[in-house]
Amino acid sequence: MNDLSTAGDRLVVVSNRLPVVLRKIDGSWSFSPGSGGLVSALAPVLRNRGGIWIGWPGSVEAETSAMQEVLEEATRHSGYTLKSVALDMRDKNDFYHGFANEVIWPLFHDLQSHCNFAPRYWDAYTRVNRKFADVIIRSVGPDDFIWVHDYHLMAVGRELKALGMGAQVGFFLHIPFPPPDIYMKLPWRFPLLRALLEYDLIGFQTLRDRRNFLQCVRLIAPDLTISGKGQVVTLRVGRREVRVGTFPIGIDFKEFARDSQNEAVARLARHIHRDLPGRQMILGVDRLDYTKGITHRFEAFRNALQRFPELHHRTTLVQVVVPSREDIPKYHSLKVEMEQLVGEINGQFTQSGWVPIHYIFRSLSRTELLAYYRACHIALVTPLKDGMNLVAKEFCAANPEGEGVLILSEFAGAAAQLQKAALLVNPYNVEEVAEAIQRAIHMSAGERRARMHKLKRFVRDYDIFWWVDAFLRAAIAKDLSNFPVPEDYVPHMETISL
Ligand code: ADQ
Repeated sequence: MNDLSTAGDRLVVVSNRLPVVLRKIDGSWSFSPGSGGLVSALAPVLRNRGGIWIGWPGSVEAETSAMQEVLEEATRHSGYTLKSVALDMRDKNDFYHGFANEVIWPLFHDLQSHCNFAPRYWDAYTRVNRKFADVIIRSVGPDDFIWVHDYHLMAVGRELKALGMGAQVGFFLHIPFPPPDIYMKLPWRFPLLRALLEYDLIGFQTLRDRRNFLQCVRLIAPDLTISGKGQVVTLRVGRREVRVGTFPIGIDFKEFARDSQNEAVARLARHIHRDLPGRQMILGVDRLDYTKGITHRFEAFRNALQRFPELHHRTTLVQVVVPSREDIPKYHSLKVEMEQLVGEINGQFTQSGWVPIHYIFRSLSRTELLAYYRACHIALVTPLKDGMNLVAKEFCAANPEGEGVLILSEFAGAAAQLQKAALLVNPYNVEEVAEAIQRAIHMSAGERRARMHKLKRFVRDYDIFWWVDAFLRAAIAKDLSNFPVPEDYVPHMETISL
């Protein structure tokens, strides 16, 4: 594989969406920044290294030069260029809404009852993955490193090989990989696994995801051998040799820590405090998504208010939800359900001078987001399942006073790294989450500081640049024995005697 440290070799990032969204307003194109974990994570990497970002700009109109000009304008000062992949309405419906968001997204988050396995979706997936491969082939040079991201593009490696591409290609899955008994429900389980095995390096967020993947491969390939036992192992199936690693994604810690201390953020954080005087503020920040466990969180907060009346007037839950995939019916009905629940809980508990839940449904500016991270005392990060969850890490980085408490779902990938210093909870167990809220509210300043110190150390040491370097080193290293064994999540089991 190429040595990326030599000048001239470019990093080519490929993801379903570009980091900007194009929109046509009154006949002319404009762009706005994209949202979500993948964009937050990769934008600083490309700003730092330069390269190309290939993806769909979010519009189904045929590509024009006006569109290209806006894309060029969007990254004029960012140090990297954008290349768009054109998708039409059928692609958007059957590939993006269909295969990606009605099949893979729910299935890989263990929610198979949310899946719609419509037969036409697989053809759309293959067709669109081929479109991405076509653009990649036309855009890259022989020494570039191609790094494909996420569940929309699991078959791009296979399509690139079919088009005769000789260069090696890496892939990172941002979401969890499910255990075999769930994965095997997928009607296209075998071709999808075979497609994944055409990549040369596959990265997962946690050891659990890698273990699940290897168990699935073993079911279709009994001749599978695995060598090594560290962060990266080598898998051999027939003629294929594939590296498979665990690379927990991080954030740009330094930037979050620095920006959270700037004057505009501090002013806004003071403002938020002034509006809610004497309160311990609990923060939830999520994309609108049923995997994020937002309604379970509201129920847990309701349970806390019922069981611990001393929290009344003393605690406010600030829940920020960023709009996402709203044109998919499941997401729209989730929004309605959330809003009903907020109304119900506020109706049940509000008293003069105190509203228990502050609900914000919009995308926040970076200054606003940082101000909420700074102003709130407790972060309630309780997804039902999550690849990593960057909000948990951003809250720690943006906590200069070092007294924030992180309540974290044991089903977030972040739990593997942060389990010793966060308060871990099962998000389905509303009583347990309620007790964690109560515990966080009463936690001494000393314990808060000691826990936050540990959390920050992890988030700082394993930041986004560590993640990129680890992945790229795994791609080119001759010897994989220098990669340490990654942290694994150990469930806190109760022992029972029968
Ligand atoms: P996501 O599911 O998008 O990412 P997450 O990791 O929590 O989830 O990232 C969300 C990002 O959006 C954060 O960077 C956050 O700051 C930003 N954000 C959230 N709400 C916002 C708001 N109201 N306004 C502005 N910004 C907001 C996927 C996987 C995750 C994985 C990431 C990265 O599902 O598990 O951690 O990719 O690999």
